[in-house]
Amino acid sequence: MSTSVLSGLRNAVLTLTLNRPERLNAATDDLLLSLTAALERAGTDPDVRVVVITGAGRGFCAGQDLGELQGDTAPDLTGHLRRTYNPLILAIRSLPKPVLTAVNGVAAGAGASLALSGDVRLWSEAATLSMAFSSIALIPDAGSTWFLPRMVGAARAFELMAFAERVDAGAALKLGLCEQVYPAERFAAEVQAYAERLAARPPHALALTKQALNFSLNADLGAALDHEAVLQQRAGEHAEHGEGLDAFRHKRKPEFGPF
Ligand code: LHQ
Repeated sequence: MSTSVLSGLRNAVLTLTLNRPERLNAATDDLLLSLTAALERAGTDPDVRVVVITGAGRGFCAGQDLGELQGDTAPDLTGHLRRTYNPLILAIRSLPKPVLTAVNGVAAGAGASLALSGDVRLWSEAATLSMAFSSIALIPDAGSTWFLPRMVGAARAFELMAFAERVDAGAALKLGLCEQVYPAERFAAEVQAYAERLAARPPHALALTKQALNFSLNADLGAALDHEAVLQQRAGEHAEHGEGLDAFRHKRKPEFGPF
């Protein structure tokens, strides 16, 4: 069993911790494949309602482990990305459960892409992000050419990618790279509290909401409206909706799933 990703379940929140702190959780094949496998298991585990991805030690993820690539004069980067990072990012985006990236420290290169890929991004005040790729004359990968321009526009994305300067938590919040920033000393507790609040929300409706948002990012308004109409039917037929309506009528708090 690999130790590069630790896994812990508490109150329906599965926390996956990247665990190579001496290398700022730089990503090896083993780490990437273990993380993807853990996400796939979480997708079908009824005990898991929310997934948190975070890092051990002072880093979130420093991107590709550059030591692991050494010695290869003509590395197959296309094959590497297709085998490791691409399935990971797709697993996060298609998981029918919310994935929170809890960015505890530096996120660089593909680690920045991972930080951006969450449904909600929670940052410690100690976190920073660098699109470090250009500093070693590579291009942004692991989805950041898709995520970043949708968040900040193409010109600002280009600037961040070209200069690779470290963005601190205050700037990240202003730019829309994260939703919440918490003091470092309370970070883990705040993340768990946030995740538990999310876990109390209706899981089926949230899965469909995530699906609708993903769809809308590549659709015109007409197609998005129609897709909403189809998914709304599925939401309306689910027991969760009955529970929500009954709770409203009886002026009580709804108790959502699992159904
Ligand atoms: C590391 C790393 C690291 C190994 C810190 N690897 N050891 C690329 C190629 C192939 C296919 C897939 O796609 C990609 C995409 C990429 O991700 S390219 C970008 C790769 N990442 C980087 O270029 C970032 C490199 N790291 C840094 O620039 C700095 O370490 C940052 C800015 C992240 C943090 O700086 P500091 O806080 O000053 O920490 P540090 O540099 O002292 O690092 C601590 C240790 O971690 C150190 O080891 P040491 O033995 O000296 O204590 C670093 O060598 C090691 N480390 N990143 N990516």
